[in-house]
Order: sequence, then C-alpha cells, then structure tokens
Amino acid sequence: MAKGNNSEYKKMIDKHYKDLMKHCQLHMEQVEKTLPEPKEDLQALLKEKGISRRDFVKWTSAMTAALMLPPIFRPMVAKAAENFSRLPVVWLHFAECTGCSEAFLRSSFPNVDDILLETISLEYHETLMAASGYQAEQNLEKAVKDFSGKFICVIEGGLPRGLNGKYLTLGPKGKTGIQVAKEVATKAAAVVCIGSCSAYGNIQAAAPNPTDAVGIKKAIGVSTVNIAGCPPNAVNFTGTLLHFLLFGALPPLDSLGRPLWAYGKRIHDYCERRPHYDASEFVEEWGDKGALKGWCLYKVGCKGPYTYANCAKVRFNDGISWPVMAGHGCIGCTEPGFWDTMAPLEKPLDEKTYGGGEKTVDNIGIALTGIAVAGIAAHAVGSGIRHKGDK
Ligand code: FSX
Ligand code: SF4
Ligand code: F3S
Repeated sequence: MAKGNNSEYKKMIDKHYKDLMKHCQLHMEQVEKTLPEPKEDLQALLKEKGISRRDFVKWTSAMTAALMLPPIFRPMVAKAAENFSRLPVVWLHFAECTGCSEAFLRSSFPNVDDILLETISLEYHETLMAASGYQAEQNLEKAVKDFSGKFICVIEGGLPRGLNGKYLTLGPKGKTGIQVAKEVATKAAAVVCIGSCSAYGNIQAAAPNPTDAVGIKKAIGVSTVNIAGCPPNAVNFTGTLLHFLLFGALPPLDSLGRPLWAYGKRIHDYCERRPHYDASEFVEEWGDKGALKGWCLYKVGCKGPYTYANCAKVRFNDGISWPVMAGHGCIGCTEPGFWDTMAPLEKPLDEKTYGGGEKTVDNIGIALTGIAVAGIAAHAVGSGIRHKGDK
C-alpha cells in the first residue's frame, strides 16, 4: 500500500476510535445517571479478596484486548467494571443442570471476573435467593416492573415445548417455562443465554429429545446473545456484559448468536498441541507414549477442529487449565447439538460424512459448523441490541 494511503487509513481508524470513545464516555455518563448506585465497591472487594491494584490493571488490559479494543479504552473498561453492579439482572433457570451458575460461583481461586460476578446486581436468581413460592414470584414481578427495558435477562437452560410446555412448570401458579420466559424476556434490554442449554437446547435436546426441548430463541422467538459452552467460561459472560455497559449494545455476534470476540476462532487455532497435529504426532490410545508427551488428541476424539471458542486462550479457573491441556479432547460443547453431531466423543468423526475423505480437518471444520462469520464488524454500536418486540 502506498505511503499516502497508509496515512489516510490511519486517520480513518483514529477517527473511528475517537468517535467510539466519545460514544462510550457519553454512554457511561448515562449509565451513572440512570442506573442505581453500585451495590458493591469493586475496589474494596478486590482488596478483601487479595487482588492487588496491579492485578486489576493487568486484567483491564487483558479484557480490553479480548474485546478487540485499542489500549486507550483501558480506563473505560476499568470504569465499566466499577459500574458492573449497577446493571440490574434477572437470572432465570429452565431445563439444565445449574452447572453454569455453579461454575461461576465455586471458583477456588477467584479472579477479577469471578469477583465481578459476585458484585452483579441480581434482582432475581432462583439458586441464590432466599425467597421461594409466592414471595419469589412477587420478587420477579417487581424486578421486571421496576427495571422494565433496563435489566439484562440471563437465562440458564432450554425450554421443553412438548405437552404444551408442561414438561417444565415452575412457581406457585404452575406456569410453564415458556410462559415465564416470554413474560420476562420481552421486557428486558437484552437476553443473554448462559450455556449451551439456553442457547441451543443442549443435553435436553439430544436425540431422541422426548420433551422437544429447544433453545430460548427457537422457543420464544426473541433475539439472544449466546454464551455457549457446557458450562461456558465466566470471562465470556463478563466481557459481554462489560461491552453492553461500555456501549449500550451487545458485541457483534456470529451466525449462531455467539460474541465474535470470544467465539470467532476454533479451539484448533489456538491449541498448544497444534504443532503435534501438524507433525502428525497423535495420541493413539489413552496412556500411550504420545499421551505422556502431550501429543495431539485428534485420534482419541478431539473435536477442536470443529469447535469455535477461546478456551485455549483464556482457559478456566483463573487460567489454570482447559480440557485439552488436562488431557482429554474437546467435545465441542460450544456447538449446537454437539451430543449428537460430535458423537462418539472419544473417536474421530467420520471424515467422509463431514466433507469427503480427501479433505483436511480444517475444511471439515468449516463444513460441519457452517459458520458464517461475517468478519469483525467494527464494534458496530447497536449491532446486537435487542429492541422491544424484536423477533
Ligand atoms: Fe446446560 Fe447450565 Fe451444561 Fe449445565 O445451567 S450448559 S447442562 S453445565 O448448567 O445450562
Ligand atoms: Fe489441539 Fe484437538 Fe486440534 Fe489436536 S485436534 S491440535 S488436541 S484442538
Ligand atoms: Fe467445551 Fe471444548 Fe472448550 S469441550 S470447554 S469447547 S475445549
């Protein structure tokens, strides 16, 4: 590219980020004016949990980069984190195992993301709240009324549609999950599906799917942002909410509703065992020489080539480990229908079925997931926001 064009491009980018920063500052002012005071003092909580100022600064840099923002946004990310507990959240549970909540709450080495989740302003969460029965239902109605159009509706679990939704009823009036989801989700500023169950139905929807379970979008027709995974990584959830706080909009999504910043690349693209894949060094059976040497797990069923997620990059439990590092292949838990499409979990997929024997694993991955990632939209403000009545 000619020198002149380069400087034109640089000017354009600078202007884009300057405008975005202005938008971000205005939005944050709006947040501070319109949403309730933070219920928790994040800095005090971090100190109490032994997280130093330096660690927090390091975290803001990592989160800014993860959200694909330039470093000038770091102070804004810190500010959004401090305002995290202003965001009213109503957290619903449907057909699932509650592993998603558990994964977020039971961290033995809480990092900044875990502590942020502790500060979240939960107006309603069935696992955590003390209320039950009529009182719980009243709490839910009050939260939806008080924060109508402003709260984030987080949903764990899919919705069974069989028997007119009656495979899943809850509360003292015996409402179906579908009824509750419709009543709450349609009043929210955004609907965030936590885990592959609410995103796509997951284990409940695996063949033969006796209850006709599906994900939230399919069940009630609202747009959702899908933090896929069984369970998902807390970082992908906090990052998505931070983006919402920063810009008043959800981040750009892929064709399956997953935030591109977290699910834009395959497990196989970041995997530390990848050099062994490229050198054809495979674990052939559990406990063999290759397993001891940390070789590639493809032949014992790793579905990393077909799976879009950042597990290898962000890992779990404060970056300690992730499935492939622990010695088992990825089972594809961020992909819709993985219990069926990725089975058997400890054997490679039939390459002929998924794109022809002569094709490489890379081609198969693209064919299988049919991913239509449209490229990174430049943090298009408003791109992911769900408007009232949006179908
Ligand atoms: Fe599903 Fe979450 Fe897997 Fe479990 O609630 S994504 S079964 S970890 O708990 O929804
Ligand atoms: Fe890593 Fe699995 Fe890819 Fe092997 S097949 S490089 S273990 S993601
Ligand atoms: Fe799931 Fe594979 Fe990550 S199984 S947790 S997407 S490594």
